[in-house]
Amino acid sequence: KHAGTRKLIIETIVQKTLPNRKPNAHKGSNGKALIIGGSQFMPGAPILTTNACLRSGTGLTTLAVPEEILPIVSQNSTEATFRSLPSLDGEIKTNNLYDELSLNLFYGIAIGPGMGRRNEYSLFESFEHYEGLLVIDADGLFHLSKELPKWKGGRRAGPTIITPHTGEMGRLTGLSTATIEKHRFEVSKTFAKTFGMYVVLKGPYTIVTSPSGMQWVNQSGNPSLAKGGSGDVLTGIILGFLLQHQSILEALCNAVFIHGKTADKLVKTQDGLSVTATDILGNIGKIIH
Ligand code: NPW
Ligand code: AMP
Ligand code: MG
Repeated sequence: KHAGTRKLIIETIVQKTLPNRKPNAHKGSNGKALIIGGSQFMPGAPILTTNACLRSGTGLTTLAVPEEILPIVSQNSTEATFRSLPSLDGEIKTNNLYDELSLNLFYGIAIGPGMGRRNEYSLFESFEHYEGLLVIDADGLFHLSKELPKWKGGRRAGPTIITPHTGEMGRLTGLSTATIEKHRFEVSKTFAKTFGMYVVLKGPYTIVTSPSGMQWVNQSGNPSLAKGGSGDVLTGIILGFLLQHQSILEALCNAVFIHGKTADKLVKTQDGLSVTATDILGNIGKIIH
């Protein structure tokens, strides 16, 4: 019944489709990425995303955070550049990200890690006219869940990728986590087709689904990833890889594979209990190629 629409992510294909730097590459030719997130009590998440993005090939990476955490986050990523956004109660407060950040300057954007949920946003209004690649994760998915009907049918100018874990998928669909666990393929496919989005449904055996309903299953990874920050790192790898690949699907499959495989390699020399998200982002370069 599913012949041809469900495939495994295979290591040899990942290795063949990973990008190589051209000898004449310069930072401007390797993609400009923007990460939007962070809040007073979660300054670490967008730093993990930013540093993972930098470790995944991006030429220029910018992190936009609420103004009060700029001093702390800017000390934790030497290579990134920063923007400061208006805030309320320690969280970003603006509905005009499009103008505030000149979004079309960036080839790809990830929004959500550590962003918080106290303030209301219309992601749709901010990104409707943005032409690049948009990755929505973490608290970005919370804000998305409040305005889903607007997104029906893929009405944004550019491609949208969502990266929910089971709990976040539950919030987006209104289904229980038990139902999602039982019907991971069907739930992802229905969502991807209805909203015209790429869906990365995370967990053991992460499933990548295209807006047309093609599905790829990842087999790398282990429970050492079941720890705060793992998903924030994955979002950075996804954003970085999106800017280094021609194909969105190859970028997503390669990112989830490399993220998991890095954890698989780490647990050979370090107990899984002690693997951190920072360990993952520090070691992805030993797995790519
Ligand atoms: P439970 O707890 O099992 O009963 P949320 P979040 C449920 C930031 N972070 N995997 C779960 O149920 C993120 O970037 C900051 C996971 C619970 O009800 C976000 O901005 C860090 N959850 C923000 O925190 C490091 C599952 O879903 C809910 C599940 C919130 O992120 C940590 C949890 O999801 C973190 O990344 C599953 N398989 N199944 C930092 N250092 O700054 C069910 N659940 O509350 O939507 O969000 O993932 O905690
Ligand atoms: P998040 O919940 O957003 O921090 O994302 C967690 C990340 O770790 C996702 O990429 C999951 O696929 C991965 N992960 C969490 N638990 C496991 C597990 N038990 N086995 C494999 N991967 C996992
Ligand atoms: Mg997460």
